[in-house]
Amino acid sequence: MRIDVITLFPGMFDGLRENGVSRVALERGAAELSCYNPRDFTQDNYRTVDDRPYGGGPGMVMMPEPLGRCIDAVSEVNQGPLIYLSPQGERLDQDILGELAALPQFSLLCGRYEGVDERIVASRVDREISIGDYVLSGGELAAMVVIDGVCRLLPDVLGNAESAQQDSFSAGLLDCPHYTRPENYRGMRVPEVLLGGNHAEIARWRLRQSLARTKERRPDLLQRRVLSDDEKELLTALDLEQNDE
Ligand code: 4FV
Repeated sequence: MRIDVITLFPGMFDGLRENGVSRVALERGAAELSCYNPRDFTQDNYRTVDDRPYGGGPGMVMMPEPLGRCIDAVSEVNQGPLIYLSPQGERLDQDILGELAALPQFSLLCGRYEGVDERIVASRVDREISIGDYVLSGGELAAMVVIDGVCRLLPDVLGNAESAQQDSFSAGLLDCPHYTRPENYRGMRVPEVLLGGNHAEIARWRLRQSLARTKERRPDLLQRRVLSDDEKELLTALDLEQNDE
């Protein structure tokens, strides 16, 4: 998987190269990551990449020319989709991460200032993605979220392949609670079912916990989900319990 990032701050991505699942993905050759800086594609002595907005108003806009030349250079080595991280994009979720992880390559455009000249978006960007309804100072952190989320879905990156499949959102439900040693922490005990070794019972308890949490905190996720008979039964039991309370 080849990922190219267009950013004025390539150093920000060193953290991904040196740590965590992205480091494992890069070291194992499951992914390769390159950064391209639009400032290296300027042609003026001041290496200018931003300018005042037409029509006035606050802030600056990333200029189309250095960006366009930078995108040309990336397109030489990466024929995948160019993804622009911006609050105007599709809301990132596990499904989109899955789509990106299935690609051989893609590139990420990180905006700064008020954003990039719209003619670059209209003529060069294939997809716009937002990580949430808030405004960051740049697209780099959003790009890192995408890179981390994709790297952990790549084959042979996570410990036992199983874990990515067991991801809560992969299943469209919130995750169940997790416990580890000690059994008794400051008087708080691990639920007995988890100590019993009955894997079917443990799996059912975890599903029940995921359903209860999802029902309480993210009912929207339940709306979108095709429930199994087991899940319908568990949810009915949960409803009854709640009505009893
Ligand atoms: C953002 C987001 C985001 C907007 C102006 C960068 C900033 C600045 N990107 N999801 N939310 N981008 O806030 O992806 O150029």
